[in-house]
Amino acid sequence: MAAICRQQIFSSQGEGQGRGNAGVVQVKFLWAVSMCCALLCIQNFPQRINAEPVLASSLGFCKTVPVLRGAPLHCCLPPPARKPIRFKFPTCANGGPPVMRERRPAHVVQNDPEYVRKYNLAYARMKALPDSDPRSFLNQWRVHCSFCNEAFKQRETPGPLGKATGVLLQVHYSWTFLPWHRMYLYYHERILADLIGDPTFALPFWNWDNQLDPIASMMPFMFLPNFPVNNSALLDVNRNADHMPPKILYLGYNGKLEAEGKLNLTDEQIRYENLCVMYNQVATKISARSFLGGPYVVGTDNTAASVNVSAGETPGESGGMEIVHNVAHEWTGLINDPAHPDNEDMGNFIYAARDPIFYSHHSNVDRLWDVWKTIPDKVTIAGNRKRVDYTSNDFLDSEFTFFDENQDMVVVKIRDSLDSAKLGYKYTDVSEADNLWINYEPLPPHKPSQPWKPSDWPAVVPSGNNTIGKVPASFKLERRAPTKKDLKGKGLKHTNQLQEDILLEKVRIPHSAYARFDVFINFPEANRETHLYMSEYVGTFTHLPSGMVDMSSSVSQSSVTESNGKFRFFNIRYSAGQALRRLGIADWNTDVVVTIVSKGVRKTNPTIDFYFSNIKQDFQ
Ligand SMILES: [Cu+2]
Repeated sequence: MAAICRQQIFSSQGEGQGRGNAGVVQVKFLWAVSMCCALLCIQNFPQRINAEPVLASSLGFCKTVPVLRGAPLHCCLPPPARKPIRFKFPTCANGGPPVMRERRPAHVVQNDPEYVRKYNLAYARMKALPDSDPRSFLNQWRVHCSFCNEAFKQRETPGPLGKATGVLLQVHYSWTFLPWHRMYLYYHERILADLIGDPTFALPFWNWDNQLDPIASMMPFMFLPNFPVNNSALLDVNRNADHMPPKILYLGYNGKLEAEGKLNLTDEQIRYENLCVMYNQVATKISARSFLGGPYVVGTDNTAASVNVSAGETPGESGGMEIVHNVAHEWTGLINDPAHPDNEDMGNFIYAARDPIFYSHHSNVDRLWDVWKTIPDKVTIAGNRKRVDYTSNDFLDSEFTFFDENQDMVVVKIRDSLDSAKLGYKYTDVSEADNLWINYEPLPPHKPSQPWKPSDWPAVVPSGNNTIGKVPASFKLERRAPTKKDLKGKGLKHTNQLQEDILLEKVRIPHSAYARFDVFINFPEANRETHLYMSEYVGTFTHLPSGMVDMSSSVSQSSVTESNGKFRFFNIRYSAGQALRRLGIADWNTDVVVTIVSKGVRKTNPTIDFYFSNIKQDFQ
């Protein structure tokens, strides 16, 4: 039965069945023909009943992506050679569940020469495919480059040729981040497996959050030169030479502090900070919004020069998982290298997927989404809340397109992506290491060097001119108790199941800038070198450059009202309920001081101020 099952994994896509590679590569396929074909097939798609979700389409409009050095990049995808097909779950021959692929930790599978040989061979074959083949490594990179840098426009369902909205599509900075990357990896892995004829082949995961195994959070050796097994297809020259083993990935990393020679932590300190960052970015995030990110619906424009919230426009809102994942990108890429102003490869969404380590990194990100759903509620007062994905149709019915192992374009809904077991893969259990950050207990609260009270600091006056500047900024936050109104639309019964968040609203960040804001409660002395493994630290926001526009001359003088499309607007959410109780603040009406420490510019950028509109309490 297993043998039948394995064969079936590759032929479960209906339309793609039996095609293999035969007659597939139609190098000069006429654009008009593909559009026609897609238009015809659109009639076969069931009409939607619900409101308008986002549809990502690889058909039609596609623009180039600007970079700091050189001509704008073309990362558009080839048109589909056949009509797009609907996603179907992989199944066994008898219709039962598929054979499970097991994604294992990179630091473990690199000790298995047979695995490394297969893994390398799969990439070697992928890199040898012609540019016209959507499965080629070049086109796999283009998938990320285009969907993550606004090369395409949003469309409305039914797709993939629903009505174009005129708004550019961006799969970061929102609830689309995890589902889109999951399905991207799903097809990437199936293509690799198909190229080596091993349907059980699975990607490894770079287990960088693991502080238990001494080597897990180092760059895995199998991606590096001088590995005992041929790994030439897994190498990439554009990685930070200063971050090679035995350096361990530091989730508190900041390129500017490093360039100033102020990043001198011991491995033990790094590991404690890593645990505390994971604890605050994953374990304290109990709402779908705080972990996956904010809503992204038709019309959401992450490139808009302004955001009118009262008119229903939403800024980007990265979830806790996306924020911590950015750090591994930044740490791996060539930061602070004048010869590589775009921070190639991993340090920039444009180039990140040119590095094979990218897919192993994202495999861990994907794993952590599964782990998040299993973490018990230890953060709300009720203590009985489950961690669940969004249930709205705007989320579930959002659609994306990917090319599969048969070169078919497949239309996938977010609802298809929510259960990794149904997709036919699982992760090796590393719960012993996960539990180190899930159960992390930060250090006890600080004793202030001199007495202070919250009213010593100004409350934020909502406007576009509040500044997160070169020095830490502290504000008084007036608090209130949650009410029944705060429960609306959240599927919860009682206000004590809500998490108390601190929300920075409409933070304006240049596309081309790194940003990092570490936030502390009732610790106004916090500065750029303050350790993160303490009770007062409540989390981090990070931003990676994407959709580059050269702002090196204009950032420092740009005014708040400038509307030139060089900025993104974000809401930034810090989950603080448990930290507040840990600090002895049991009363809802006690005001606190919020200190925002901006660290985020790299050495080659001018030091810049960031503007935001408001800081407030928010319940999720
Ligand atoms: Cu990424």
